[in-house]
Amino acid sequence: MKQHEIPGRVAIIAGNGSLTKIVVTTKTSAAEIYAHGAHVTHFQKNGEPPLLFLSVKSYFAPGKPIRGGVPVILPWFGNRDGEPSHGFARITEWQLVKTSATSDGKVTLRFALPEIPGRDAWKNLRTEFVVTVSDTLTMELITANDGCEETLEIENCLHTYFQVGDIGAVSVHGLEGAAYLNFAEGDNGVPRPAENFPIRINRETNRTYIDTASTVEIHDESLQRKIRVEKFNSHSTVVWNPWTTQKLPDDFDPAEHQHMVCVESGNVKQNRISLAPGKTSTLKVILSSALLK
Ligand code: TA6
Repeated sequence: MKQHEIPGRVAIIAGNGSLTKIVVTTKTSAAEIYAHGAHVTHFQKNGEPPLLFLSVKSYFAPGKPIRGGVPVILPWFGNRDGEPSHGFARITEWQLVKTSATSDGKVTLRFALPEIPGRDAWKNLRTEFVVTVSDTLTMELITANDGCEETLEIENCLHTYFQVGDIGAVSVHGLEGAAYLNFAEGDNGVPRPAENFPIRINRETNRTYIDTASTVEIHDESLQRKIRVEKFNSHSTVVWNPWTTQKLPDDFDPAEHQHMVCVESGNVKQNRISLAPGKTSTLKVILSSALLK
């Protein structure tokens, strides 16, 4: 993979758990991506706190998902009996197939999901993930059905963990007026009516908003920062914080709930994608931040 290094822009090193880590440096930002799961674990604009949350207790091991950053969720969202939660893409080693840097310092990485032994049902799903680092972070999850007979039913999601200064000083804007399915505190997809005010998080929160293409903004009064989550070809948005009540594996310290919120962009549940033979679907997310005036 070393052939993809670009002096001063892209370095490839052994990261946590000796997993391959691609370190990106631009004129205005820095980022880190693991080949394991094509997982963006760090993005930071110069002079700002990190934009992404990464658990201090995260696993970095084959077969285990990294806790934080941007888990690539495919080809299903959530739990499936006898299957890895949130699909197999995030626990698979992706191939870095191309890197490039422009004169204005923007860096682009292209990853490909290799064929996975024993996953014959998905052998026709060709998947790439393109990450573009500048003063914003752009991610595109490209899925194509290379088969000629069957339609593939897939769910996709960029399950982004955002760093916040204090969850008690955070409000999530853009989903006012959208109904959602509640999965918190023992609910399992209970329909809830739209609320006409921004979301504040003061308990376990796990909401799947269906049929919404809205841009979402996270207002962080503590860090005086506004994070913008712009999405394209995504009809679902998930807002999640486990608080101290949701039981998670030991790769997350319950106290860390104070410094993270997930705003996840994808196509899940009723918004799953029916990918016909020969068709391609691209989920795109642009993350940006600014001072909260
Ligand atoms: O997106 C919210 C969610 O589905 C929660 O229910 C919680 O399970 C979270 O994803 C994390 O899932 P993971 O499998 O990464 O522990």
